[in-house]
Amino acid sequence: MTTPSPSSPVPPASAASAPKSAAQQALGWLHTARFLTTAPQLHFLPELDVPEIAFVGRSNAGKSTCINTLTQQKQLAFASKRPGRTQHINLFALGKQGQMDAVLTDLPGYGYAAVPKQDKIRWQQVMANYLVSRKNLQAIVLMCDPRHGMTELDEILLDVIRPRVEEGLKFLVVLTKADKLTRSEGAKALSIAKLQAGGGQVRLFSATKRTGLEDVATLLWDWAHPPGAAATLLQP
Ligand SMILES: Nc1nc2c(ncn2[C@@H]2O[C@H](COP(=O)(O)OP(=O)(O)OP(=O)(O)O)[C@@H](O)[C@H]2O)c(=O)[nH]1
Ligand SMILES: [Mg+2]
Repeated sequence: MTTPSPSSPVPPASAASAPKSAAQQALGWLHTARFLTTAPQLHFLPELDVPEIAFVGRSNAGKSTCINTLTQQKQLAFASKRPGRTQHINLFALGKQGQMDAVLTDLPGYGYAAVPKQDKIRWQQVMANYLVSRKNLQAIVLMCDPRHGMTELDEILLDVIRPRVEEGLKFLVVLTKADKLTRSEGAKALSIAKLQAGGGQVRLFSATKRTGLEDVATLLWDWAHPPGAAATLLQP
């Protein structure tokens, strides 16, 4: 590699500039997201062979909003003040030039008190089944509102996925609505979640302030494009 001359318009590569271009690449890729399909149950989902990244968590935690923020699209996923807005498994395709190289999955939230018990149980089974058996599932993003902390249902979910995480499934806890926390509350929430995440990654995130956006985008890109996979990386 040559060192640019002082007159060169190309700035020298530095530790500060490298992560930025990785984030830009990741955000450009996420912006290609488009609706793929929706399904009320697992067996209606198409079998896919590209990496799938699922967003899970309590109802109202901010899953759909996070997908919209990451993809820089206002209404790709349905977000709402009313809990229980997402009721189907929704898949979004990612990839440049119309090619699909990964999929994001928006799942209905759990723990919404007003849902009838039978429906809750049915949904927990659908989700557990999805998390355990979806073959191309590459990563799970657990969305958690740090003002409520990890709930019993989040812990159950962690237990369900633990064997797959041990086999290499990637796992990220996103602490949402960070704009509602002071700096020290954020730092505290982060360290508690790190203990609970059992080796998974943890990030603070805010859709309104865009906190954590570049970092989460870059992680998702890296997970969907593991080294040795098809050479579609670093397009100009
Ligand atoms: N202040 C703030 N509000 C947020 C943020 N993310 C989401 N929200 C709000 O939280 C509410 C729920 O967001 P959704 O994205 O619909 O939550 P969800 O997890 O998809 O909910 P379900 O589909 O019911 O499972 C909405 O009113 C959002 O505007 C954030 O980062 N900051
Ligand atoms: Mg939703």
